[in-house]
Amino acid sequence: MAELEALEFGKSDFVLLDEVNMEQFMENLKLRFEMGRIYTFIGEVVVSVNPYREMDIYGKEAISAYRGRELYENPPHLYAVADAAYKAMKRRAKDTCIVISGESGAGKTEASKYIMQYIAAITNPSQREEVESVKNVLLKSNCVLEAFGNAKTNRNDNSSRFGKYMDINFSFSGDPTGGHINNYLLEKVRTFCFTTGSENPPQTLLESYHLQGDPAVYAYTKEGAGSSVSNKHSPQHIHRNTFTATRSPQHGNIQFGTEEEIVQVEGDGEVVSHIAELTSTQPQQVEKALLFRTVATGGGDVIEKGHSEQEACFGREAFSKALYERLFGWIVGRINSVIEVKDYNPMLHGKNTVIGVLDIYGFEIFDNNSFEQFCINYCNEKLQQLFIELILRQEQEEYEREGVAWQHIEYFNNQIIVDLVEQNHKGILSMLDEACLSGGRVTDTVCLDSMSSRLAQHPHYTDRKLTPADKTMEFQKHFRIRHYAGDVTYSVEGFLDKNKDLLFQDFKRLMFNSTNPVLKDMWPDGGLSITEVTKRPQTAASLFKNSIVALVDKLSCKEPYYVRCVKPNEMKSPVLFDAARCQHQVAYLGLLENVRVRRAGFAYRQGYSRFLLRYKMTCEYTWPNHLMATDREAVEAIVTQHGFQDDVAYGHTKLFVRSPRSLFSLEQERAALIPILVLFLQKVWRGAL
Ligand code: AD9
Ligand code: MG
Repeated sequence: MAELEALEFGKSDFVLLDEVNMEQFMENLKLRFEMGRIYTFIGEVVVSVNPYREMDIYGKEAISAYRGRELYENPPHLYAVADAAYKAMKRRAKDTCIVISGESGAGKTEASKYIMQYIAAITNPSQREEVESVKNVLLKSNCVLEAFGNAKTNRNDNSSRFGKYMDINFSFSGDPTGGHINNYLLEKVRTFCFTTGSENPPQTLLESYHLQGDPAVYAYTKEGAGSSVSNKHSPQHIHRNTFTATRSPQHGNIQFGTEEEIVQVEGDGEVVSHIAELTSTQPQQVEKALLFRTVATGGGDVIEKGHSEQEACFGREAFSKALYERLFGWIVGRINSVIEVKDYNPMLHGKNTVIGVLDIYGFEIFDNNSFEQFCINYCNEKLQQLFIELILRQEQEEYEREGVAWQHIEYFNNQIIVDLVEQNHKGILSMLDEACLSGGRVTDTVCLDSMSSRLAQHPHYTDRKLTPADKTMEFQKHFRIRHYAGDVTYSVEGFLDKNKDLLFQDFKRLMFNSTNPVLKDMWPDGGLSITEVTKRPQTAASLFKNSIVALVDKLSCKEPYYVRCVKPNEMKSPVLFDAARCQHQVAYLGLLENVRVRRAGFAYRQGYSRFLLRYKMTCEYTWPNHLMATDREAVEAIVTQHGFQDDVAYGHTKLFVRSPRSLFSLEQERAALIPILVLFLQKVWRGAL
């Protein structure tokens, strides 16, 4: 049992803290990290601290120790949560989900992999081939997605630049039958990370893409030059066509110049022809798409309008980003087409149950926060809202199931912040969309001014200009949101462009006309004529909002399990616990709130027979065996003897204890009795008694 872990390792469940405050929380977290105990429970939630070293806790033995056991029977572990989710799915036919959150480098993706590995290890004991092949694809799809969607950043050598939600489908016998992946918010800007060192592709491959081995040659990759990433995740085989599309950092090297007021591509056209070759298009068409755009006039005519140098650069960037984004989406689609459940027959196969695993960015508070942080933080507000709703609902359901009176729990409801962002017409997203739709006249600052005047009274919104102390030029373009996790100041610069996410139709048409069938397949909208596309495309923010709303809908009908990841330091050190950094994360992951919610009801619950087994030695009426009619009565005897009968409720199958302190005194008494008991038993064995 988790509490059995010696006290020198700290408390294995934060609900057992003497008092819920930041100081005690941090003390416990630090102590456990230093003792190599990287996991701690908050009820059924696992808090994980990245160990930055290999831990010997994921082997076969560990897997069998957790398999089929109750959550509290073993020390806290990802496996405990994975097993709880699996059991709920298998025994109660519940769809479940495991939500993993935390900041970059906190260990989310590693956690999701351990969870997947655990599920793979405990399923399909009879090694049926078709199930093994599904498991194989599910596990290996990770490598492909990481190869295309991860990048080395200064915060994580193997940083996922996308959020991922994976559903795993199970048959009634509990074996994986397929799955589905959704990806969120691919960070397109960080597209062309080209690494050197162990991962360098072979020279012949480079040559076929007209690439040089030195990333410093390319505008898009020179910043990453000299970096290296471990190649343990590199996929062995990648379809040549897909590879072609990403390995085109030449785009960034296209330069524009103006001669006699006409914008042109500089140089001898070599880069353009390389791009044409790699995308199976014609050089003249590439050049045309880079320099002109087709527009429909008010009178219904279609004309070609030359770009300014600035527009041409904008178009080039947007094209590169879109190429990457579409490729990534295409890869996800391909994986899905392989793993999706086919020929499913509910009459034959029973209920198709699902475990969802969500690995998505946690809250981001940087020195400079932009549109991307705004979207990510909005997503986290939504997830927090869901968390509160589901955790409370789960508590309530359990109380009802057990026939225990429901206790009202006080908590901060962040709906007000969700509304501030997403409410139709009144929310920030609507205002951004409005500004984007009103044509080129509205700048970021004009939009900010309008937002600030409309939201001046909102308790969670501040226009930095309104604060006299901040009235510097630098802060003229900022607004601040009081998120549930803390205040974040956003710079509005670039918001509108990022939200419009404009890609000229000419590029889409160029790719649609590619003779490479894979590329053509990625650009179906390139087949539309300009008169058909004048309809305003959806903005990045509304697309994101829709995908997050759909995600939340998916999660909300599942039984949730949570893993909250904390990054101990910025140095990737296995020994350093940076208290200030950790405290910041504990705050914005809402962990204290989590402990409070858990303790506001009944902090602790346990089935009667298990409770009895553990504590019967502390009561004269139950040791060594009780003579009462039921285990429940025996448990009542223990509770009454220890005087905390006012602190508990008796459910149909479980005892509910309100304050952990009651349980703690019981634990202490038990701990004191164990050595005496051991001595006594040794004497019995030696025949001394
Ligand atoms: V990001 O938002 O994708 O940038 P993650 O996913 O939270 O981030 P990741 O899982 O990639 O972080 O972990 C970062 C690094 O920490 C890994 O590459 C490992 O070197 C290290 N790590 C994380 N978890 C563990 C662990 N349980 N055991 C050992 C770990 N090392
Ligand atoms: Mg990751």
